[in-house]
Amino acid sequence: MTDAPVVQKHPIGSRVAKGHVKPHVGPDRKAYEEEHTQSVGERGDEWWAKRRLTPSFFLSSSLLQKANETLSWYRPFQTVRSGSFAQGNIAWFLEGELNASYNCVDRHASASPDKTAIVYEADEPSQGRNITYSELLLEVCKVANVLKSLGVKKGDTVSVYLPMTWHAVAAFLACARIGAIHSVVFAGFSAESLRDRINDCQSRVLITSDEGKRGGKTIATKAIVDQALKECPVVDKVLVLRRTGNEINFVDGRDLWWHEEAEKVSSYCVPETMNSEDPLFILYTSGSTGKPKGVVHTTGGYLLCAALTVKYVFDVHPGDKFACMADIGWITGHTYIIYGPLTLGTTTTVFESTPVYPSPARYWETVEKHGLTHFYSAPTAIRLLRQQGHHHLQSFTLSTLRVLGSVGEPINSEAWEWYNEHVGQNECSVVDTFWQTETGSIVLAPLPGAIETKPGAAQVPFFGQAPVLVEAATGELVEGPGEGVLCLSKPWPSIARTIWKDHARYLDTYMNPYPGYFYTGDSASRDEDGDIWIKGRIDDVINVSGHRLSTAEIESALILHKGVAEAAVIGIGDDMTGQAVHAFVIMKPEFSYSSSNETSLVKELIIQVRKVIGPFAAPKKVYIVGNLPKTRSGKIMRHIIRKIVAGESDQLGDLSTVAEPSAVDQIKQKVSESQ
Ligand code: 6R9
Repeated sequence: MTDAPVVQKHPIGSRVAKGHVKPHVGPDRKAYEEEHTQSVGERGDEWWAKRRLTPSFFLSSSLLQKANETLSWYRPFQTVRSGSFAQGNIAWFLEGELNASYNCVDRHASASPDKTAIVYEADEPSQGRNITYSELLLEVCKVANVLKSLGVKKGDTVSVYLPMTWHAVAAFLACARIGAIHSVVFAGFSAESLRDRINDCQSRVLITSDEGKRGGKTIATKAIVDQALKECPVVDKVLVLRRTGNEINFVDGRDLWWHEEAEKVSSYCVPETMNSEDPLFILYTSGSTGKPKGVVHTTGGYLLCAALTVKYVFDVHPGDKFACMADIGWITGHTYIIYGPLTLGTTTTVFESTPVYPSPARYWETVEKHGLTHFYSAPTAIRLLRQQGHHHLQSFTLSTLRVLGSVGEPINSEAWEWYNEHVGQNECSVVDTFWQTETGSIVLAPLPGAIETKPGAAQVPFFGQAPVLVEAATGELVEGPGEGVLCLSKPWPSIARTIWKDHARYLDTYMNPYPGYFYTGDSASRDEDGDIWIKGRIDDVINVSGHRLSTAEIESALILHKGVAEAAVIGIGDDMTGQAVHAFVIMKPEFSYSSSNETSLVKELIIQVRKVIGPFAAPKKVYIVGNLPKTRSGKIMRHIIRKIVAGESDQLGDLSTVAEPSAVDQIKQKVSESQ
């Protein structure tokens, strides 16, 4: 039986259902189910490829808007799909040729040059501005030509380490325009993380900025880059955006100013013709080993799913102003700030600040100022703002909003209800969207106009998605209500195609655990209505504020400290951040410290993780211990430590496999001392 709670269903938001526009999917669940059944049926591939004569995406009222209406192709595809999970060789829209930058910019710049492509909400509220499609086209072409002048060619990788300025969008699309594969590294990553990601994809060129601005603080972006590049011999050119104009270190012959180089090149760059299956980007994400995985997405399928999920899951219509508050350095930023909205010609938002700068009203001020229609954020931000109190929303007009999205981690019902009531004023659709870096676009979400929502459930599959629950031990399918490992049973166009230079790891991670299915690493339950509730990761991935971290990666960072002999990292439930990192560390016997300076050692270890990975990965708690519970073969038994910290010491189960049972008592004692 399912253990999903009995829930109050919420009607479809009235602004979507009977308000401003006619929803794309509607009028009810039956309509969604009919469409979904078609998309996953025997002739499901046709759903994606249906040819219609309607020239424009928005002109047709039919639901059947697929690859040919949504994207502009230089050469039509012949084969909709080939390959299988088992072979790990899935390909979509073969023979088709297109360019992502053309699809995101040129066609809209020619149809409506003065339409706002990007609302740039700068860190200081007064310093932002709107960028039109024609301005964006010019900037994309300029940067594309600069990259060409630096010798970047189709198929080369370009690393990008930029803060949240609108220029970052131009950098992504400039790479796409000339067929270069961008590898964007979140600007919160440390020099060491940046170094490893550059070296893994071997990019000769890096795009960065002098500094960044966030929450009133200045971030020394270029100084971090300089540190990283000490050990990146392959990088010979660094293109530097001037964001703050403060004095920075500049390396002659290597570093070039973006604005100076842009002046030297012509204003138009012909987009490169790309095959549908040519890589568009690499994005590194954490897995169950210490080494981040370079997830590779290709062009046609990714772009199509990015656009169609914006259209259906967010019910986007002409004139809408879409705002995704994620960072461009994560997949959510890639798909829902850049590729999805821009492919549709929608206005998108680049928000440079934090939810609480200069006050906890910042988001709502931004919604009112620009008349935003869509707001897509993460549970951790919603919880933070809920804690600050809803008086911060009261003086703002939020009635332009129609759809509110949540992503990154399960949303607890209190946060959901607050979002619905105070931000959505009980009139918006709240869509809890489940997906991953590897899926490229949303997999599960209630569709506005069709699905009554349930707080905390991502509910139903997007078109073309066929999720199944698998019994972990046997691999058998769980039918009807129940719980299991979430797998996806049908290839979809935006599935990651490989891990950069490591296809064997791709197969091992996603395709081999349950042959014939794509393995998500999450567990989920299905309720009586068939709706899916995501429970969380079942591998060694921790989710802190929607940031995906691997226990192994943090443990490796700790072990790099000269005094650390061994480390075990676990994720523990946290009211604000979803999960928090707790680390258990054994020091080397020769490393001397007295227990009176343990506090400063703990601080040092936290700094160690900040330095090696980035501030967002810092442990909330570090416990210095003498021993760790291990199996006889030496494997650390993290589940035992997790239960002790979670206050479930009475449910440790059979401890006969613990090599040294005294280690368990030591952990118990240490944890109780620190509480
Ligand atoms: C888009 C993104 C993926 C992991 C995923 C899952 C968790 C994402 C969720 C959710 C519950 C949701 N996750 N959305 N859990 N409900 N709506 O976040 O990608 O950074 O790769 O993380 O995030 O555990 O497996 P990514």
